[in-house]
Amino acid sequence: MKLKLVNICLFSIALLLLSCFEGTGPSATENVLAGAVNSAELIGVSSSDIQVYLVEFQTTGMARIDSVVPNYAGEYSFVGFDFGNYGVEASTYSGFYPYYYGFRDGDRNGVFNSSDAILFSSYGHVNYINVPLYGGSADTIRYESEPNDDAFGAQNLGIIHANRVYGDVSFGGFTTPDNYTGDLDLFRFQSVWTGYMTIELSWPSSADLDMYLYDSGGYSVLARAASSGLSPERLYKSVYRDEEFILFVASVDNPSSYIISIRID
Ligand SMILES: [Ca+2]
Ligand SMILES: [Ca+2]
Ligand SMILES: [Ca+2]
Repeated sequence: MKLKLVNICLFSIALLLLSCFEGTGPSATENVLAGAVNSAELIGVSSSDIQVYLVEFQTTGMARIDSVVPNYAGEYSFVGFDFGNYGVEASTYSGFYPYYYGFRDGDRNGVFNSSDAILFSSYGHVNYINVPLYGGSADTIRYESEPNDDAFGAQNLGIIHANRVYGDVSFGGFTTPDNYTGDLDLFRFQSVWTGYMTIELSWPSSADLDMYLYDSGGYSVLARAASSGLSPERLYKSVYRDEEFILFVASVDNPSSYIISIRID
């Protein structure tokens, strides 16, 4: 058993060194964070006693957003989180061994690498950090949540690299010149980095949906995609890191489900 754990540790160190030299590790189509709890140092605790949490660092502190129980070898993984400041935290169920360790994308460039790692203790380590770079596919799925009918109530999607949002406009309506009278769906988000943003709005049923990109206060229209007809709408915008926006979606006529794809390269 001890030999096995030593092997795991050496394997971890090798992967860590590899990610150091290569910057980000192998490419992937989804954000994946995998590591192993160094259970050799948790005397009297088996891996099934441990809970590993994916935490998001926020201005107000840390929030646990996902959790897993590691396998027999202490290995764990999280899939499908978005970019930002993330870390890993581990503790036993009983709470007697609240050992913390983790990493974050410290320079917030959308790439996790060894220089971003923050070691909270030596009781664990992250051995494999893999997130898509430019050209990767959409990595985070979100679902629209009402009420989101004005700038104040806009649904906050957080910091975005690539997101897909599934939503519904429950009813439509429009009076000229530019007054949408149906269900208004507004989303707030920030750009993960300086780059070029593409937003596509598509829907399956017979309706005419439009979208507008506003500044963070919801006052100025920065870009619009409001053609008539059933075709998907697209808009493009150069963005700055941390720049904040509000996206407005509405139907001119009929109710419809929709998908918003936001991608910043
Ligand atoms: Ca809605
Ligand atoms: Ca709404
Ligand atoms: Ca339209």
